[in-house]
Amino acid sequence: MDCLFCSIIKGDIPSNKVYEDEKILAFRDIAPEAPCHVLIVPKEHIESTDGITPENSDVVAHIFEHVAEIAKLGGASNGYRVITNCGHDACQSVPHLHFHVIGGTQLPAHCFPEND
Ligand code: DGP
Repeated sequence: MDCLFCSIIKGDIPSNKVYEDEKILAFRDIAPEAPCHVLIVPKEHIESTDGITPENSDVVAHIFEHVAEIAKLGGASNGYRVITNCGHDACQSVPHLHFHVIGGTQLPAHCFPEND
């Protein structure tokens, strides 16, 4: 299977690693939208939140058990936002489940700036 994030996990494509253990990898986004912009991915290929099942959801819990530590390692010391895009309407561009951890600066209060 040809998956960009699987290739990053395997080390075939280099990444700027922030955290790694047996289940997950966290690395800096190639096009950061804030001083801290880290992607957390499960090593097991799951396409998106649509692919989360009772059989594989433990890795999602694992990600959230480590998110505070990863945010700090990534440079978000005063709060952060966690976002996942699922599917076409959400503009998911890489079909491997990933959580954006964004911080290191004051973020807008809402996702949609016109609501601020
Ligand atoms: P999304 O739009 O939610 O599917 O986010 C995909 C993110 O992946 C996007 O913010 C840019 C990032 N990205 C794409 N290709 C690469 C890459 O080769 N390396 C890294 N580090 N990030 C990438």
